[in-house]
Amino acid sequence: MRVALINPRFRLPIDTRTTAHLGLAYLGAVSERRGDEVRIFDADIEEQPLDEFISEFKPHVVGITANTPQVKQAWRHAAQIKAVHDVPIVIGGPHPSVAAEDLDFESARQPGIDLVVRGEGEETWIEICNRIEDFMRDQEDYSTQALMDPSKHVWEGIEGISYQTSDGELHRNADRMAMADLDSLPWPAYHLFKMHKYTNLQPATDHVDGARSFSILTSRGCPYRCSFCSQSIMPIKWRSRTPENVLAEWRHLVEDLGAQEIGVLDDSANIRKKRLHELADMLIENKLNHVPWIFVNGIRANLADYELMSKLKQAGLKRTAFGVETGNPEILKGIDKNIDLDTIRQAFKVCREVGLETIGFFIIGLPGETREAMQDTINFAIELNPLIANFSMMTPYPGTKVYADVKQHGRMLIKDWEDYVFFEQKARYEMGEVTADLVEEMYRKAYRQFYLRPSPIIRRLSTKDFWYNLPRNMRIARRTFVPKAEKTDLRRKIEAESLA
Ligand code: B12
Ligand code: SF4
Repeated sequence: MRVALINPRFRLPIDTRTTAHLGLAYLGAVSERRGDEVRIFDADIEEQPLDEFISEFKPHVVGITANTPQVKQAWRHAAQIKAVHDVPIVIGGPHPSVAAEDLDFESARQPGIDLVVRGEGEETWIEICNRIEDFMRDQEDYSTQALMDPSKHVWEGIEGISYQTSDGELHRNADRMAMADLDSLPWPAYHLFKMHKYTNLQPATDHVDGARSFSILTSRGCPYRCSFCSQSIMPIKWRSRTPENVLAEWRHLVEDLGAQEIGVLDDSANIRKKRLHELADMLIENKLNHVPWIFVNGIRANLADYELMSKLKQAGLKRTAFGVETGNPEILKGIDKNIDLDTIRQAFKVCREVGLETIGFFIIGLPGETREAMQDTINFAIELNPLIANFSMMTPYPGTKVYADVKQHGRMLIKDWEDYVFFEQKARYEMGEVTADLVEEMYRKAYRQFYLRPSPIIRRLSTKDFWYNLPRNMRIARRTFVPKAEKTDLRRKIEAESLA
């Protein structure tokens, strides 16, 4: 079959880097293994209009990915496609996977969407493709309308899907179990992407733009459930690939694709330390440790001991992130992170001792925070002194505990899924002492207090990346440090509505 996979266009309101979509790379790989002809259309980097691409390629099935801010664009893309070609359209990804808020049905009701895949997608996607292929073979009157006819029972028994049949009835099939054997997956199909068009996710080394930076996923899931974290795709069950399996892909990235840096995207890569020790040994033994790599998303600070971090450093790890979130002990308890400040301090100390660069992720505006608690976070960031301190304004994503709390006890300041991004310097909700004005003020203060100190300024000016990407870096600095008008049109409108 001809399979088209689409990443909807969504530019963040910052100068962000672009990267090949790993979820689509996996779906593309399993489709190719099924024998399909696959094309990936990443609307973020494509120049060709989508309808023209569809009219030329004439796919038998289309898959679109969507996180929360992308979902409306995904629906628009689906409608655009249907206007030129009658094809079943499947949506998947973090947003439509939130069945707790009926967000699977929200997408299933959209005129362009036929099927919604909840959670991890590879196995479900292949079952969908098999059913479509069987149906096309058997039915002379093949059309999407016929596929969604309830009397044909095409979709019954496929776990992990939701859909609306042509009689208007909504269906939610049983959940699918987490994939048990991650080693059985093929490697992400990077050859389907126009790799030269991407910058990269996060520079570990200076100015490695373009195809030379790759991502890898060595484990899936996270056994924790922090109150703010949107975990709809990856089940609570943490599963990992064997070190041998990861090594083989790592070698492919370095030796076949010429990777100059690698970003490990796992949610919590160090849940089993023994596995990482083994992987590190293999990278060293196989002389793959000359290519720098980073933990992009944060590893657990309670499992980052000296032995592990020094071994990983020898294996090529250059930088690691930690989700610190807050510097206030009470708030830290309240977000179910299951960690304390001293453990975080210890992890940063270990990294300094072994010579690893660090990234700290911090949140301003967590529920229950006061001005003092937010200041604790800023002070803690300065005390830990990571190379990069990333402060986000708390954005309550649907399906999280914070979202449920705000819906019940607070006030959302955004109504449109397209505003669910957290780089816009605008508060997203108010609850108790967490007011928009306070959060916005403290967010800007966090960046100023952290970065406008001599050591971060000198550190930044001494990186090649700063000078290489000077215009971009100056734009980011201007956006971050120069205060903008506080009240947006959107917020005024919402406030006027709630006053009326
Ligand atoms: C790397 C990453 C990024 C990168 C790259 C994003 C990308 N193009 O993939 C960058 C830094 C750009 C980024 C940005 C943002 N991200 Co991000 N990101 C991630 C991260 C850490 C890994 C993504 C990944 O590769 N996962 C592994 C692959 C295999 O999984 P996947 O892509 O989800 O795909 C699987 C399933 O979802 C499903 N699936 C997905 N699409 C489809 C489509 C079909 C048809 C089917 C059948 C199945 C299917 O099958 C896939 C294979 O199993 C995830 C956390 C996570 N655990 O996934 C957060 C995550 C996706 N990001 C998140 C957020 C909030 C954002 C931002 C909105 C943050 C912001 N700045 O405001 C932006 C939005 C950017 C944008 N343009 O849309 C949230 C999404 C929550 C939500 N409800 O949408 C996540 C889940 C983090 C979290 N736990 O809160 N992100
Ligand atoms: S923030 Fe990190 S530790 Fe917490 S649930 Fe999300 S991925 Fe897991």
